[in-house]
Amino acid sequence: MEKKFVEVCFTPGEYEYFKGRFEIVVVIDVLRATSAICSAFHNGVKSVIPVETIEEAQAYQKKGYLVGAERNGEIVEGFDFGNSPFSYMNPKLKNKEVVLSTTNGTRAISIASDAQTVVIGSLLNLEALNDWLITQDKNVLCLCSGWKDKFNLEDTICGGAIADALLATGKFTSNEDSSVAAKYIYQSSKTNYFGFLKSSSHRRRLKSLNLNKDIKHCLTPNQTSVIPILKNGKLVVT
Ligand code: 3SL
Repeated sequence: MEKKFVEVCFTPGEYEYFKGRFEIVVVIDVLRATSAICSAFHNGVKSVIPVETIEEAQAYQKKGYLVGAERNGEIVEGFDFGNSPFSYMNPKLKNKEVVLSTTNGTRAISIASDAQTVVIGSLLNLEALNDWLITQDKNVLCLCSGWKDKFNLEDTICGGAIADALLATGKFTSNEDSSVAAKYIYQSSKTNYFGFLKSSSHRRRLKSLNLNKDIKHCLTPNQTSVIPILKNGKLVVT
């Protein structure tokens, strides 16, 4: 049987070099957008509408939607909540449709939306996602959201973990040095993500905003088996 490809793209800015070759794109923003989205579904949110701009978020808010918006780690003034996974554990959000706009994560989702299938990856749903990807028999690209088009460690670790698991089945192969590097970074970090990321830029940024609890939550793997998937502009779970 012909092997499928699994590759890691470090930033949304590099997506154009990978675009069109992968049926499945896994969007990853470990700190914190895709972790918040997984937490939302795990806690019963019905759907998440990801939007790129604050203007789009405001338009939804005017229509009466519950809207989360974050920029540079902070809740954007005037919105219902930001990007903390804990905000989405509120029982009031059960069975609700929410809108979310974040600095990098929702932008990456929007950039990837040309792909046949877009799914949400994080450390929170890592094992379930890997199992699902293995059954799909499709080429897989892990798209790291990064930080404003720059490389970050935490998304690379998650992309590397996915590549590592898929390659271990023998059903996948990879060609790109980014995938090899991501795998090595994952392997060096896997026994202690929190320690490994101690000096990473976004961990420092969130720590300075007193968001250590969020960091710990987002770096604790396999808390849920949800696999959010983009359908007609909305993230849902099947
Ligand atoms: O960039 C994003 O999408 C966010 O996850 C960043 S933050 O963790 O909310 O600062």
